[in-house]
Amino acid sequence: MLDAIPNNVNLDSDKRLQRALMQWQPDFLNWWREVGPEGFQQDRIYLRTAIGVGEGGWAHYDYVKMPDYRWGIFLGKPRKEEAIYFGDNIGGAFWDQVPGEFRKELRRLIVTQGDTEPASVEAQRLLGQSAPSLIDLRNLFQVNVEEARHLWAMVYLLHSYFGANGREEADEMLERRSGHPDRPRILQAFNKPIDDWLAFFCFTMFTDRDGKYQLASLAESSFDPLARTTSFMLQEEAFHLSVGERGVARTIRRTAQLMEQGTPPESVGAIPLPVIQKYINEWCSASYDLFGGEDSSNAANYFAAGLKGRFKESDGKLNPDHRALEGAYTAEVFEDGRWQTREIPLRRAMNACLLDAYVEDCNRGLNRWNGILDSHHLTERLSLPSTRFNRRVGIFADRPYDIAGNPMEPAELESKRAEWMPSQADYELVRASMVPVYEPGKMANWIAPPDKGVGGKPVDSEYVLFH
Ligand code: BYC
Ligand code: FE
Ligand code: FE
Repeated sequence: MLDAIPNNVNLDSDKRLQRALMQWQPDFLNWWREVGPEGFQQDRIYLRTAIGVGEGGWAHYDYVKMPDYRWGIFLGKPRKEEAIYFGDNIGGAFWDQVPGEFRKELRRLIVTQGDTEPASVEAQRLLGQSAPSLIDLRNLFQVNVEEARHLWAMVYLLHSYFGANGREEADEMLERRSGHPDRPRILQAFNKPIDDWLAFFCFTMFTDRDGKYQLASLAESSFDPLARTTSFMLQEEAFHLSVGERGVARTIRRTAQLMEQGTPPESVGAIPLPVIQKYINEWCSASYDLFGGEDSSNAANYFAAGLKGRFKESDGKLNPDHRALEGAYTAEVFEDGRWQTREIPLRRAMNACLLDAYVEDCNRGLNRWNGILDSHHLTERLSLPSTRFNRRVGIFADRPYDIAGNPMEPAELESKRAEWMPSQADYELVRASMVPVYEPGKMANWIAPPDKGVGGKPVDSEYVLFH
């Protein structure tokens, strides 16, 4: 059965890894059947499968039943750098094995990363039943099988480099459940339900984008197998992000068309712009928390040890000083009734630096969305919430700030909440719009068609062949 695992990690000759994976694989398939996509398992879906890092392309497209998907294990191409290039060990050789002194930290990073992957699949498991079109249905499953492959990628590292502890962690990865009261997933945003397609598109726009930034910072790691595993994952991630950005864009386009005609969107089952803004606020602020605290000794340790770099750490133009022993990051925090400046030593501020890069990236997407409103001659604009808004983690978690980042009284919070975050009525309105459409080329009324198809096929193709 293991022959079916596409890989470039010499799985054939590694008996120990084979044994470990052979034990884990049936549990993985049980997990997929139990909490993977509900239904559609016997249908043939037009999916991309990663096949290698060769010159002929790294993936191919074909119709497959999801349980037969070939979840592979890949290392990205070797880096052009030849030695460790940030932190305290600059100039030392990359590690091919886990150094004893960083074992605990590396295991924790890999487990935290790995845990998010199945969590997202679990949270999205019912969405197939309300897909707005066949191409969207296919895109959902593409994201799901690739997140499951990302789980394989982290399990490969645990099995190969962390012995018995690694095997235990790999097993536990299949035992925790998104949103479960007793055995939840590790990071909070991965326990939030994703109950409708606007939430799915916001999740892939904002939460998968945290994935992009975390993976990019792990792709700088001095532990070479981690760096190369995550660099390969980033190739798949680009598609997840485009599903999110384009999904929200198409939702906005449909709403804008109706507004331009003078038709209230909700009167024809589309989604009013203020509701879209609230979904943005909800998912974007939840994703800010995923960066961890702005002032973090964990982050300083990870950087010093060379385990986790900044975004594009290796790029000397963006990050000229790879030691980060000097300088500070300043943040304004409202405390004791006034604004106070926090000077965070740079190494302790690595999470804040990564969050800033993330916000810049989100804003590029927001600008494109606003371009759609503009093209329909509307003056309304969408925006990102302040990084102080709705925080549970970090230096802004101690007191409430409003959507623009101004301090507010805790007593005001409840009454303002419905202005900024989706209310029960908003969720219900969105859910009522989500009627499934499974006919090639047809779209639900709340969303505009995509401007192009996937995998070389036109938009109106039969992306799913129902059995
Ligand atoms: N929820 O020093 P601090 C993806 C804990 S998404 C719960 O401020 P640190 C994907 C923290 O563990 C990418 N707990 O932060 C997307 C610590 O606990 P201890 C996932 C949290 O450690 C979509 C304490 O609070 N990858 O791939 O520097 C679909 C103080 O923490 C949270 C990664 O996250 C939270 N949000 O940073 C599918 C990369 N934040 O030590 C997939 C690996 C913090 O007091 N993980 N805590 O017990 C990391 O690099 C870091 O663990 C974090 C946290 C950036 C998450
Ligand atoms: Fe992933
Ligand atoms: Fe992803």
